[in-house]
Amino acid sequence: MKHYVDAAEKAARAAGDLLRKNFHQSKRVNAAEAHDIKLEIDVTAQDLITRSLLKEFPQHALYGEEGIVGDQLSEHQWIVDPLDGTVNYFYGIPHFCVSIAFRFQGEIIAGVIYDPMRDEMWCGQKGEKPRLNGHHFRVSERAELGEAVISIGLSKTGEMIDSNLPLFGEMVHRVRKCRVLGSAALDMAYVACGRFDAYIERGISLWDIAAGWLLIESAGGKVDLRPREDMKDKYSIVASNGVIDLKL
Ligand code: LIP
Repeated sequence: MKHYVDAAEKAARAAGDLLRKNFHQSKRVNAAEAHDIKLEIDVTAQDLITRSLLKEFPQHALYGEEGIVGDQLSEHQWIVDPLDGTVNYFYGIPHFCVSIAFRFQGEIIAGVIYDPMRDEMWCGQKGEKPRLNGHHFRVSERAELGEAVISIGLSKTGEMIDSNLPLFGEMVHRVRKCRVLGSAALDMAYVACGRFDAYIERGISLWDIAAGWLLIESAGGKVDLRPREDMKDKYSIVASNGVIDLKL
């Protein structure tokens, strides 16, 4: 399994370097909606990751935010978000990352998340303690809701924002602090290493949370992921340190 983590780390670092090098350059917009932006560099970064991974594993499939490659029924599948936090990236807010997970026979067994601006690389594989820049980490032990710092994602359409706002309105009074930072993958990484005690979002895609899911469970936390019946390929997620009762 280590060779999957090594391959993911190499691809994530290459894409992260590309994103960092172009962070202060003007960015080509492929599409802009009320609450979302699609950039050309999202596509360029995914192409770089695809070439890197499929050069080592030509038979594997890839399921990414910017498109799919190969047979998605293959038992070897990479799940990729080349730039999570695209709106932050476009506005020059240095809070975004690359997220790469590997799924074997339907189970996520390896994952990396790379924040190129802070040079933070979270790596994990099933059955092993995960590492941040080489050092093991665990979820927080905070059980008291009133002492918790949590993150809530608002998602990217009016409908999904309406679905998340009431939750924000409730939780902001129950916890110490509620953050909305705009990168689900970094939210997951922050729960995994104990910076956040929980992360909640209704209307997220698999590529946003796949690697973080493996990291949180390997670090002793809990992830509750439910497909949305009303939205294709969208999920509701509650990720936490596994001891806090969010009273949802
Ligand atoms: C983003 C997620 C974030 C969510 C945004 C968007 P993207 O992903 O990380 O949690 O609230 O709407 O989905 O589009 O930057 O990859």
